[in-house]
Amino acid sequence: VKVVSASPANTTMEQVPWFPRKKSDLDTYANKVLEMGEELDSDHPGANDPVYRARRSEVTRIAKTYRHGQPIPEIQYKPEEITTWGAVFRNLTALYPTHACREHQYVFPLLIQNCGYNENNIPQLETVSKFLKECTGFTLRPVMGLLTSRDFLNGLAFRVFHSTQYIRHHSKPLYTPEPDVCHELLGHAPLFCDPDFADFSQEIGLTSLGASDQDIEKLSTIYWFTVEFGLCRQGSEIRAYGAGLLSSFGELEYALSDKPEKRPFEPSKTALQKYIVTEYQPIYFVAESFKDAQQKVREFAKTLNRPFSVRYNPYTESIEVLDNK
Ligand code: TIH
Ligand code: FE2
Repeated sequence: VKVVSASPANTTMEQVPWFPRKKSDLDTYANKVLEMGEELDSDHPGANDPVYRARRSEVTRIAKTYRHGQPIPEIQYKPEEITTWGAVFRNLTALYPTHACREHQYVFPLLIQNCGYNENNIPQLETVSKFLKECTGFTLRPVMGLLTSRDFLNGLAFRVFHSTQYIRHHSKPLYTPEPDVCHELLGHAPLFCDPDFADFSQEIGLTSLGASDQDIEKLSTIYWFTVEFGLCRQGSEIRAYGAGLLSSFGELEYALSDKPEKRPFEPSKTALQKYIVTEYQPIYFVAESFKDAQQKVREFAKTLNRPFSVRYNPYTESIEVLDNK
């Protein structure tokens, strides 16, 4: 294999969508957010609460000005925000022993010991990011709200996870239609401490670099049904590893009941499944293990059309483009 230059001159490469080559290139995403980001949707529980809206803008300002390499500024959470976190924390931690996957259960006590996870404290992204870095090299980056699927997935190639820092509206602690700090810290962060899960997530990210719009759609669907809403087999049981489940008391309980449909995780099929983002999922996909899921995604990636392959160089924190497939 030959490593090609940063901007290859051959014609096939010219049609490839731009993608970040260095970890610091992720700075270009700082101002790019979709609908629910800066302007809340009208059916959002906080849409008509001016105090909530003002607080959100205050918190998201950090994400707007954040640059690669800086520590993530601390947020001084308000007593009512901590109350919301407390309700989410209390309800979820009661369900984890019977509903969360073993990887989540293994690391959760370590987050309590090392990162200040408890009912009366919202951990700081910076603290959690440092801990993750030591576990798997993953880091968190503050984000104002939803990024495009392409930008969001591209971040995973660098083991960077874009995280919101604001909290859900207090009126709906047990389910929210968008990510918030409870979702990131209780759902995502514990899983990114697991080496196999970290590899799996980065695999999706690497596959997304320079992918066609069509392929991005497939990859973000796979991401949705794994990292966000994945179930996995654990001995004779099915458990949750998807962050959208591990951060929603309501949906976590529902997902493991016999109400929704459960199908085996099969990337080529899962990638085509339609889904809604604002309600409980009617269908979930069950993975055998993170290693198995990664292997399957890797096989699936070979069926996508990208005229090159990539690898991440952790020493230079940059992407190397390989001119073979
Ligand atoms: N529904 C999740 C929760 O209530 O915590 C948050 C989200 C998961 C995926 C998208 S938004
Ligand atoms: Fe998420």
